[in-house]
Amino acid sequence: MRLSRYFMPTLKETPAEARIVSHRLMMRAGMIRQASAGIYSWLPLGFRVLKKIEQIVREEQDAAGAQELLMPTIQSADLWRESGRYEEYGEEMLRIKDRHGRDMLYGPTNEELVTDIFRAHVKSYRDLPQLLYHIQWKFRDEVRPRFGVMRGREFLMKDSYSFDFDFAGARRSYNKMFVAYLRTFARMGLKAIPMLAESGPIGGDMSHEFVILAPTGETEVHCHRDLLDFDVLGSEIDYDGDLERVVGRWTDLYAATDKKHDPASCPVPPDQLVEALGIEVGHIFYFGTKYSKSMDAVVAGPNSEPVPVEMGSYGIGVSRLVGAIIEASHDEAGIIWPESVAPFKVGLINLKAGEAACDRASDEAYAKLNDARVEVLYDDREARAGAKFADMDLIGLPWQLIVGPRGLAAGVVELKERASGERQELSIDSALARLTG
Ligand code: 5CA
Repeated sequence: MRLSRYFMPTLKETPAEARIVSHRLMMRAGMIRQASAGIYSWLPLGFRVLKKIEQIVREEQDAAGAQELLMPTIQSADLWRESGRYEEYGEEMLRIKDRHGRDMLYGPTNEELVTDIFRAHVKSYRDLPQLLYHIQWKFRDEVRPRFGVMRGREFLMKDSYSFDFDFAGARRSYNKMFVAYLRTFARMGLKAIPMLAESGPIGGDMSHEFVILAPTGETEVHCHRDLLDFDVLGSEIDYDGDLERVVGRWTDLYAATDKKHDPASCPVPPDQLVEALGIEVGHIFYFGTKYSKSMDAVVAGPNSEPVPVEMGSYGIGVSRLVGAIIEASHDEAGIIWPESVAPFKVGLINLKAGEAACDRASDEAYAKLNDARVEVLYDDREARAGAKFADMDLIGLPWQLIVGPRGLAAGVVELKERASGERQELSIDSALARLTG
C-alpha cells in the first residue's frame, strides 16, 4: 500500500478527550473515529489490526475444536423472557421495537440465542459435546463508556458456548477454552493471567477472567508473582488429551480479581504477592444448567431419560484487545505492534521521494516485498524526513526499511527494528532477504 493513497488520517494534536495512552495513540494514528459515545468506526489501519486479532482468535478456537457460526446482532426479546434475563439485564440492554411493535434487542451476549439453536437440533447425548462460537458485534449501554475501544458500547466479541452431557464433560470443555485462551493471548505478545472471578449477569459458579497487567486497567487483581513468568507457547497441546495438568499448573497458584480476593485467607506471602491493576481481555464461565433448564434444552440420555445439558460460555474482547495490546506495547514515540497483529510488517520509507535514484530503489523494494507477500506500507510522500520517521514510529510497524540518497550512493539502506530501535546498514538485497525470509 502506498501511503500517498492510503486513508490514514493521523493527528498532530492529542485529542483532549482521550485519557489513556491507547486511546490517544489510536486516534493519533488514524485507526478509529468516534461515531457517538462508545461507538467507533474502524478506519483502514485500525481495521487491519482488528482483523489480525480476530484471525488469531479464530485459529485458536478452531484448534481447540470449536466450530464457527454466525448469529445475528438483533435478537427477539421472547427468548430472553424464557431465561428470565429480559427483565434482569437492566439498563445495559438496548431495547428496540420493530414496526409490528415486537420487542427486540441488540444482543449484549448470546446464551439464549445459541441455546435456542441447540435445542432445536440436538436431541441425543450421542451428539454431545458441542462447542460453538461466533465473532460478532455486541451492544451494552455502559453507564460510562470510556477509554476508547476498551470500554465501548458497541464492541466486537468472540463468544463460545459449550454443551455437554455431564459435569466431567463441561469441565473438559472449560479446560479446552482455558488453554486456548492462554495460547491466543500469548500469540499476541500478551501475558494474560487467568484469575478467579465473579460471574455477574452471565451466572454460574466457576469463572476465570484473563487479565493483562497494566496501570490503566479497570480490574484490581491479586496474584502469585511466579504466574508472570509462566511460558505458554513452548509446548504442543493435545486438546483430546487430559488438560487438567496444564490448567492445574495455573490454578494451583493463587490469582483472583478484587471481588474474589480475601486478604484474610490469601495464601500468598506478602513478598510474593503482586497486587496490580489489569485489563480483562477474556472471561470464561461454567454455569451448568442455568439456561438449559429454564429454556428446556434437554437431550435424551442412554436410557432415553431427558437430561438438561451442562453449559459454559467463553468470551474474548476482540476490539478491546486492540487497545490492550497498545497499553502493553508502546513508547513515547508511539505504538510498537507485535508482528502477529501489526497492520503491516514493514514500513518502507523513501526519504527523498521525487529523486530518481531513491524512487527507483524504493519502488523496486516495494515490488519485491509485495511479490514475496510481505505486507508493506510504502511512504512515497514528498514530505520531510522528520515527519516520515515520526509517522512511522507513531503507527508502530515492526520494521522500517529506510531508503535515502546518501545510503544509496554507498550501496546501502537502513533497516530499523521498531521495538528495540536498533538500526543496521546493509545492502538492499540483504535487507529484503531479512524481511522476506
Ligand atoms: N457471555 C459471556 C461469555 S461469551 C460474556 O458476555 N462475557 S463478558 O461479559 O465477560 O464479556 C466478554 C469479554 O468482552 C470481556 O472479557 C471483555 O474483554 C469484553 N468486553 C465486555 N464489555 C466490553 C465493553 N464494554 N467494551 C469492550 N469490550 C468489552
